[in-house]
Amino acid sequence: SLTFAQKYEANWASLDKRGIPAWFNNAKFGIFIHWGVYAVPSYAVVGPGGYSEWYWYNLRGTKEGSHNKVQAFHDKNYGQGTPYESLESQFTASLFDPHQWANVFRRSGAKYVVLTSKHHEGYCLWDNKQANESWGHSWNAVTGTPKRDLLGDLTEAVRKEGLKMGYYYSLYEWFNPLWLKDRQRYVKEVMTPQFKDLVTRYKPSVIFSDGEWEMSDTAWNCTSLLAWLYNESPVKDEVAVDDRWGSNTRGKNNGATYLTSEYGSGMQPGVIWEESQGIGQSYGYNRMETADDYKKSNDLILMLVDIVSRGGNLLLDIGPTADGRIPVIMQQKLLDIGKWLELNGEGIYDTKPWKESRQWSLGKRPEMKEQSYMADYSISKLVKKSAEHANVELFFTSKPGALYCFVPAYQQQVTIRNYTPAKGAALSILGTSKAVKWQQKG
Ligand code: FUL
Repeated sequence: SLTFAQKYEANWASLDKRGIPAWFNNAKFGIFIHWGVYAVPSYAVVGPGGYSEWYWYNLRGTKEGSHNKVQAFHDKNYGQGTPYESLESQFTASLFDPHQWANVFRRSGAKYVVLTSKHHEGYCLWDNKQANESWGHSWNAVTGTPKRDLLGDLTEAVRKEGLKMGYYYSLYEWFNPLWLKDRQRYVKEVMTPQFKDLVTRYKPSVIFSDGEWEMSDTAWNCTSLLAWLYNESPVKDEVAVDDRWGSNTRGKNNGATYLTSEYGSGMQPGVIWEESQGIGQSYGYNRMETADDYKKSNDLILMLVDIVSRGGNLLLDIGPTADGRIPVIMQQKLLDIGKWLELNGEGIYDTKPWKESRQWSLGKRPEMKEQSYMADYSISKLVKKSAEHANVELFFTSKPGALYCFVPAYQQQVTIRNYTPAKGAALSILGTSKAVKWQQKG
């Protein structure tokens, strides 16, 4: 890994000099895991923003959003007045096989994994005294029902498969008693030592910080924490850190952090960024979603290609069940992506965006209302439209000496503009040895 020699000070101007370790932007594809007590109800109203990991918040909420439906679900299934915390007794992880998970992750072609160490509910997947002391009762997986270091065991299995391991960490906790009473004490006595414990003991390659929006970076004391991370922590040369460190930090990318988009279209080349989303519309497992609510494997691949052509990473999320299984249909999608990457990964990993991320295969956009076929990443719609117009959007990535062109629907002929092949250049299709006819014009 790179060595960052500098001593960083606790301000953004200094921290921004560090940059993001190169491995991160070369990896392109990671697996996000949302797993916590919310896996017990695994319930959300299906639709955009229907995040099952927000169950407790929606249950406690008043009128807004999906409160009424969550309340009705809760009362019916667990009994009226049953506290959310008591669902922890059903978070057994009894069938959890970290090696099976890690094996699927490797075969998906992902290069890194990001697990929720702690979401906004405050429940930790590793043992630490800050959680239990501030809550006044057991609120982590080791002292709690699983009786197991879920985070540590998965970390070990993932590394054995040759992938990098990272953690999502929510700075705030909706209902932590100390947070509700005295935010500054919460930062000092819970968040800061707990974060350092996580980093020191498990040495993550990625920190996906979140839950930052309630306070400014100053109130979170984040620049000090990042200075510690980049100067002193055991992962100072390795770790890639996201942009969620205070209500005023998201979307700023000057070197210290990478940008995050969430169920969004992401960014353009020139910054380091990562898009995350689930296979359906939730990060945590949502039992209300059906197979039709899940993206198709080909559509996920299209999304990956589009993101990589614009210089980003895809962090694709899965939601395991309370008893510790990855739903089989999610496993299948991951394996499908892996199969495609086996053939086409050469044009994905370690690539850089080309000077143009997309072109139309006919050299110009067809006459139509939409700007692009890409709006909802649907291969079946795209195939239909591209047949209709004999024109499809091409995606590009590059490496020194190579240009990769992705053609997402079959075309008889494709035109690549604004490209001058080197003398003696050859054209081939990844995964085949068949010759491809080509000619240079102009
Ligand atoms: C958001 C969270 O509130 C969601 O639950 C999810 O964890 C997503 C990645 O970040 O801000």
